[in-house]
Amino acid sequence: MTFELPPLPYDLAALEPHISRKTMQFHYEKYHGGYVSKLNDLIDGTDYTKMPLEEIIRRSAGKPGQQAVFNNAAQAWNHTFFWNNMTPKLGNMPKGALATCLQDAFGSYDEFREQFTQSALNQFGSGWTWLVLDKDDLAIISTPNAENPLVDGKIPLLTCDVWEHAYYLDYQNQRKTFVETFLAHLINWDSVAARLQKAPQLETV
Ligand code: MN3
Repeated sequence: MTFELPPLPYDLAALEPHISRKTMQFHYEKYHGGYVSKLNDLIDGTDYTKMPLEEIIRRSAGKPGQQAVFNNAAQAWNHTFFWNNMTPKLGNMPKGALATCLQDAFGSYDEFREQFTQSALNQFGSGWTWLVLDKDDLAIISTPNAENPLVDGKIPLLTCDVWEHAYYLDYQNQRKTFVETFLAHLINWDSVAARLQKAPQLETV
């Protein structure tokens, strides 16, 4: 199987003014597109071509000589997940059972946002900040580079890309402003709720 760059769920300019069309063009077409095409080159002629992306991620994780396969497969998955957990719709807030779960786990929605921001700021260098389901508990974690919580049996519910390429054109070195903007304006909480509802069967994006 040859992987294809999945279509964005909205127009390249749809997240403006929070994420510019220029950032999306580089991030989606060059970076995400690059991971997908590099993955196809790396797995050409191997058994990986018969597997879904999640299985490639699990099988290549931590294996000697498989780091490049893992990195490109995980980055392909992570970016699709990231695009799908954002929306240009304003005023999208967690509701119902999800709002209650966030309150139970973090005390309040504001506290959730505070802890998510701190986790993103504490991630040294490139990586991802996640809201995950870890067994029965919601948790916030950050992972370096391409690392994905699926490998540790956690279920990703939400992620923010904190590689500099995600925000440098719009926010320069201000990761905090980018993450706060993501939390305030860009999250598609309906997609997070749908993932939580489907857990633990969730595997694909
Ligand atoms: Mn990225």
